[in-house]
Amino acid sequence: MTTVQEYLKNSGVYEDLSKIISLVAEQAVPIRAAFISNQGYAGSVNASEEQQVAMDTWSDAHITRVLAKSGLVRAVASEEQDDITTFSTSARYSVVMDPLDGSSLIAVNLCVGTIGGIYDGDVLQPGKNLKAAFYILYGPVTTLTLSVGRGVAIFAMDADGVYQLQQDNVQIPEGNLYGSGGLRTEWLPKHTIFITDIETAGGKNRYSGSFVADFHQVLKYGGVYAYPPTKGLENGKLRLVFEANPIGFLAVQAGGAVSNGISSTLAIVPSNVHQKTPVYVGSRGMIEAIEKICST
Ligand code: AHM
Ligand code: MG
Repeated sequence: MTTVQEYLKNSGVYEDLSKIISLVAEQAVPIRAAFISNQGYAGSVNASEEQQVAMDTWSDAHITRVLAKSGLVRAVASEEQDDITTFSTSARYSVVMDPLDGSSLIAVNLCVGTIGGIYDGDVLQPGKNLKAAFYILYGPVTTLTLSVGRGVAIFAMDADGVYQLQQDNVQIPEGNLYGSGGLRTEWLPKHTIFITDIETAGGKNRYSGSFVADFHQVLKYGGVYAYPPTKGLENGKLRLVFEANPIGFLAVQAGGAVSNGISSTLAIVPSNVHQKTPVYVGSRGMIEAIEKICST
């Protein structure tokens, strides 16, 4: 058995970076424990003008507090905070996070996740510069899907709260699962062509409303997760920095791809920490297909 700490050491990851990854991953225990008493809405809205649920604000405050206390983090940017918070300019790494992705599913007891990315230096860098990207999936088992730029590994938390390596060198197969956000009546024609082509070829619809959970099945079985541009929302719903980049980095590290329909989202230099982007992420063939449709 290989623990996440052993994996990080064997991968030659710098000590501070390893410590930050472990520290965030360990917060799965208190976050999971907090689900039962934080079921409702928080009564506030975030920078994307979305209603925050209690677990959004709880997990955001919790992880931020842990990172601040660690003394290891330069800055943190969160989907649930308006601005980037700088802790220490002498620290090397900055953390970006969606502390509780899919939070509207808390009330119906479906899978949710925590997404994280770590940069060497400041926050507003293209996703291809990530030094680490990961997500925790709070399913029947708590798993950590991680890349430090040497492929993707999946760890499962054991009864003692230790992440044990479950699968290394994860590769996205060319499967046929698909899940798309946005109302079909609001999709733009090119996206409709893409999805109709998948359906015609026998693709299976799998969409729960949690990016982490929906991407995880794409990672394992192959296919595509999409949150497209829609009528009136030409950049879709998902955030480049907190959602598209960490998950896109993991997809590419697993031999898949990520795109806004035109080109890789990992090359975009963010100008605003909350900027949104259309997202297509998954098997390479799927991403090639949407880019071909969008180029005509
Ligand atoms: P969140 O981070 O506030 O949960 O919002 C992002 C979520 C994704 O997890 C999910 O894929 C998408 O929004 C679902 O949106 P919709 O309800 O429009 O399908
Ligand atoms: Mg999210």
